[in-house]
Amino acid sequence: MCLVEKFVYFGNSLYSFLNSLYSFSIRLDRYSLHSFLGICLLLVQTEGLAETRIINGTCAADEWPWMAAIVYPNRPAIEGQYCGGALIHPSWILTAAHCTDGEDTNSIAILLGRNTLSDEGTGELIGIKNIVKHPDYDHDPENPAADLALLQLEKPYTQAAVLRVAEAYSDVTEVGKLATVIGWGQTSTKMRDSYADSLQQTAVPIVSNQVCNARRTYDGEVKDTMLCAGFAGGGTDACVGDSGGPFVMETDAGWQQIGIVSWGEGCARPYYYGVYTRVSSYQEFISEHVCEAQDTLPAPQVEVSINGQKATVSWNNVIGADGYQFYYAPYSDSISDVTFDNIHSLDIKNDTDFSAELSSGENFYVAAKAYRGNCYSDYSNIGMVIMP
Ligand code: 4AZ
Repeated sequence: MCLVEKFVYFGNSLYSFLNSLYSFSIRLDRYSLHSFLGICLLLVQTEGLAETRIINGTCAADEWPWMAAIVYPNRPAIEGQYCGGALIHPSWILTAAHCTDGEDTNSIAILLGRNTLSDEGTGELIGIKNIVKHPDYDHDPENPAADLALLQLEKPYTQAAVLRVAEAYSDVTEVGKLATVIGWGQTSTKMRDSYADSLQQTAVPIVSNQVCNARRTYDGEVKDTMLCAGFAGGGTDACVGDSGGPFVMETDAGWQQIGIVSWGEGCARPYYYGVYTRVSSYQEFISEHVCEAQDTLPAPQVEVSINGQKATVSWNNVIGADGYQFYYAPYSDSISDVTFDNIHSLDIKNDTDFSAELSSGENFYVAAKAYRGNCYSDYSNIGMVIMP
């Protein structure tokens, strides 16, 4: 259900008005922003209520079962939520490292299965056993880096399928394509106290790092391990409170996470695109940390057959696999010429072959891996497609 936020705000305003008579302390969290801005809300209600969600989003239907709220557990979720995250393994949440700054495993918890924060009694609140920040994380807001952390749940959450993270060599993150950002963060740049009650989503196009690093934009601050998205004219964006949440793209193999809400100069401003942690850059780190022996699948065996101009690579079915990732790289006489830059991969879902029409001389090394969630088998044997 998507709550009309007016009611929430009006209720909050009255409550906060009374509250602020007693307290003028400002703490930088959602709860006290509610209180401090209560008076302002009463004054600017008409203008503020005309604004919409995430920034310019719509209410999310219940189509994001892996969406997690990161909360201070000793408060109602509507006050305690301050970041988003995604279930990427039954026991692990992927979020932004900056969401864990100053926190420990006791101070925060994960709320899964709740779309509307004020729907107390729905979903499940699960404690955190372990916080793993990426070792390259730099919290310096002037020079952020590797803004990702993995939060291990105290017990696995098995009510939802996990969200797949874009594979290291996959090309899903294509400039110009739309992807969707999801969160309970601020819905208005005019009103700081405009956090959403119901989960919001909005679609924004992927922008090249080159455009995002232009002088009038981020002027070189955006690293290769980051991803920008938004409109040059602004207006639609993630904002405070959406941090850590997933930025997802629909692919032939289902929704995949391509980004983590990380930073930006304000929200929804012209030329200041939203900046996301580029998830494919960290896929191997993520899989390494969350996958255990029981998640490990045997590697498939590939076979190549060539029929006229049609090359087919097929492999055996691997029991327990959700799907297969297919890898290819240009053929050369020496396999050591295959580097990160010339490997590509495709998510084949649960088919066990892949075919392409090729011309003479279009030669490739090929391989496959089986996957379950974000856990991969080793590479198969390496096949060679040599076109006559
Ligand atoms: C934040 O402070 C934040 N417009 C998150 C996202 C964006 C800006 C700020 C992107 O959490």
